[in-house]
Amino acid sequence: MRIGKARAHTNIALIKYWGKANNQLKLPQNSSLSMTLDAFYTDTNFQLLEQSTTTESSFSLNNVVQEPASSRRVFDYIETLQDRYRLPHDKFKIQTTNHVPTSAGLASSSSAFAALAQAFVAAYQLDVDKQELSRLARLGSGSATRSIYGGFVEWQKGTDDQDSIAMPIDEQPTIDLCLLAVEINFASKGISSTAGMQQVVNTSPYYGVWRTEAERGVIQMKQAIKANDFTAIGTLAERSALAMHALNFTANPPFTYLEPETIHAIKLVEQLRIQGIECYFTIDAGPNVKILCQLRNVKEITERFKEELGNVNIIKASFGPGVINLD
Ligand code: 2P0
Repeated sequence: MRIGKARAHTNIALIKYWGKANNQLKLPQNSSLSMTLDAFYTDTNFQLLEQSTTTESSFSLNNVVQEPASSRRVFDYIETLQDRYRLPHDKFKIQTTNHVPTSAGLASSSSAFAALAQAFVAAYQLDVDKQELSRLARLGSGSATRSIYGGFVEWQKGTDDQDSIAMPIDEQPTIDLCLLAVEINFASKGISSTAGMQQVVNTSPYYGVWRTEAERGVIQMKQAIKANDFTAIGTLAERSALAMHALNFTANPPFTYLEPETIHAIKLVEQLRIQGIECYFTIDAGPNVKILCQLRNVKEITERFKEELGNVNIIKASFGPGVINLD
């Protein structure tokens, strides 16, 4: 019985991916740049079933076997990978444990598909390097492309399946940079990221500007990382997040992931900065706010957020590693 076991950490985009150029291959419209996080990860076992078995393929998440409808995306993904390597459509059993509090708004699809890609190649004993692994992860979910590497990672948009890959920028950064995930809202989001980004690509008259600015943002962010410049990293990350959320208001029909508490948190970050506590925010496809700060300010920022936002849950993270084979 062949089994592959892998762990992948989530990542937070500092320069956001927002839009696909090709839905099937999940080629992005723009390059993006992220930080892999240590506090949130997914463990996945991928087990190939004996050919003679009458057992059907299954997918369980946090020990709960998922219904066929919610397993479809995962099953289709495995078939895509099997076809890519001209493998038969073997049956399989996938067991995934997410160490990602779903309410913290840290996309678990990035760690989920990165871990699944690694577990798949391990089970089939395929000789796959990290760049190919990032292609495989991309076929599952765009943001998963970046979770193959640790530290700061760039996803180069490329032009096709071959060159749309992740590249490590610095796998073990020494810069003092923490992320505080502030749990604002437990409600599930109204529009998925996949649908939201598609709507923006199809309808926003500002989409061309977004693409140009995102490419510029990646170049500037790489310079900021090289210079160990926390201020520049925070400023650029905040700008990218704001541009993404502004873009959503310009879609037709418009939509937003922001909630009143999100704006409250943004204002608090501004206030803290004015008071000399340097911090910046970033926001993904949901209402939760993630704060970028330095270690010495973690305590004070946490206290201020709890005071102002009513004892919200705050989880601290720092740099995490790339995908790991657990065998
Ligand atoms: C990112 N997000 O760069 C952006 C910023 C959310 C906001 O990638 O359709 O789950 O599977 O490629 O990767 C979340 O969307 O979307 C995401 P698909 P994904 O991290």
